[in-house]
Amino acid sequence: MGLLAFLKNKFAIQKEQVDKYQVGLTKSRKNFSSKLRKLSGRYKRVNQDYFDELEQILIESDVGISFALKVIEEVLRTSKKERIFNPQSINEILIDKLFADYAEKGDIKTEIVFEKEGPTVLLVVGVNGVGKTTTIAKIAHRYLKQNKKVLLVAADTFRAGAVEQLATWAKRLNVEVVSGQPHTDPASVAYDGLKKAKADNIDLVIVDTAGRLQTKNNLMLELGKIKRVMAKEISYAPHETFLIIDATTGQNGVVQAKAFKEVTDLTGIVITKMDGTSKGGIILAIRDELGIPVRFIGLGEKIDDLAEFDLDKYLYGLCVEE
Ligand SMILES: Nc1nc2c(ncn2[C@@H]2O[C@H](COP(=O)(O)OP(=O)(O)OP(=O)(O)O)[C@@H](O)[C@H]2O)c(=O)[nH]1
Ligand SMILES: [Mg+2]
Repeated sequence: MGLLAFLKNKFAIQKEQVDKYQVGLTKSRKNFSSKLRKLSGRYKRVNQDYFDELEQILIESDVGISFALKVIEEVLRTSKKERIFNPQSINEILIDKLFADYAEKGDIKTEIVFEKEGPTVLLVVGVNGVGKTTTIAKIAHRYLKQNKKVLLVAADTFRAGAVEQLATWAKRLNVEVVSGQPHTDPASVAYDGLKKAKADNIDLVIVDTAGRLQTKNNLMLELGKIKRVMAKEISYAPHETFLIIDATTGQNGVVQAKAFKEVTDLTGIVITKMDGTSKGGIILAIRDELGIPVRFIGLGEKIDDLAEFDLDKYLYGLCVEE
């Protein structure tokens, strides 16, 4: 059974499981799946032109050029070897290959794993305006629902209004927030936050940081300092470092991820604004080029518009037209 058939079967009974993905990925699905369908409608039998067009569709979905070339190459080989020339079947093979490549790299845990004792610390980084603060609120909401005690730390002392923004979310979520004076050292705010977390028996501390362009060296180095200071208060902190990437920035997201990966250990990526892009293939590009797991995806602006990344649901949302 091909992957698409498998996914349709899998979610036939529990349709509501994929609703969020299905809605959030509407634009991407239109861009990818409808194009595939239209393409296969125009050909009786695949030829080189067909594969060229297929490759173009992949590239337009932002899976990354090298990944697109590699996958098309694999599909072409399978087509020749198994003598499959029917366009629909070729499209299904393509989807199988997209999936296989991701699965091969090993699908790792997405949920945060909590320390047995003491607070678990999550540091959130990324360039300006990608959705760091909003994602922090969403993650806090998620774990509050699981009865975790959450503390927010506003280590963005740079942008005017940043502390208030996090404080507003904290109020809405009914959690405490630790912040410092404007333009104080973010590392010292992080330190205070961790200290309080220990004293208050917090399960999850989420540290917000200022948006920083990956090209600004001093700001990138500042991340190192924040981490070192954290580890003084809680050994092994931060346990998790999430890089937030805005899906609408397309391939630049991959450039950002590479730069952040160079200066800091990332344990996961959150891709936001998936609902606002038609280029949902970015997830595959990131996986292909960086090997860092996508842990969560943002599918809207509301507090529960965050989903644990699930490859089956993602592919269903991207590929299954209803
Ligand atoms: N549609 C959509 N909008 C989102 C999503 N995540 C965040 N946003 C919006 O993106 C905008 C920026 O979000 P912030 O959370 O302030 O981004 P930030 O990275 O903290 O920004 P800086 O602190 O200025 O670097 C806000 O308008 C959010 O509502 C998402 O998944 N979908
Ligand atoms: Mg922010």
